[in-house]
Amino acid sequence: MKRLIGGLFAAFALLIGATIYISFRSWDGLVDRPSSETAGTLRAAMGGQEILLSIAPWPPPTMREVDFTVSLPGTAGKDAPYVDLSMAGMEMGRNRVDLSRGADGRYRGTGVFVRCPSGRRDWEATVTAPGAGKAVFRFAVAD
Ligand SMILES: [Cu+2]
Repeated sequence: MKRLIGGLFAAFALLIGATIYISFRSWDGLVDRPSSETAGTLRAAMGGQEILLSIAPWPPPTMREVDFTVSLPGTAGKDAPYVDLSMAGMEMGRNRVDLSRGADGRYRGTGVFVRCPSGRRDWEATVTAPGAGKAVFRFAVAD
């Protein structure tokens, strides 16, 4: 009888342990982690030119000012590039981020992702470098 109770107790403890473990793991997946203040850097090629777009925080929140940094390695660049934010197949209004050249040769500006009324989170950032071309970056916003 003592063995049976001991066995039942052990099985019960194992079950509780497993339940806690599973709920902890799924909880971990469900919780919205605070978005990182570090930038997400996306790369593309525009002709032979590499183009880097950094967005911070990453993933970018909506309805909040977000920092955009564009670098065009190896080019002196005369006219500053600019970024247009849009959604594929959906009119979200004109949303252009103007960039200005910093002392380090990178171009920076701030912009705001609008929250999509349909609930979609996929956005496109089209970087236009006057005289050099365009590159389209696709990613998801945080909310
Ligand atoms: Cu939309």
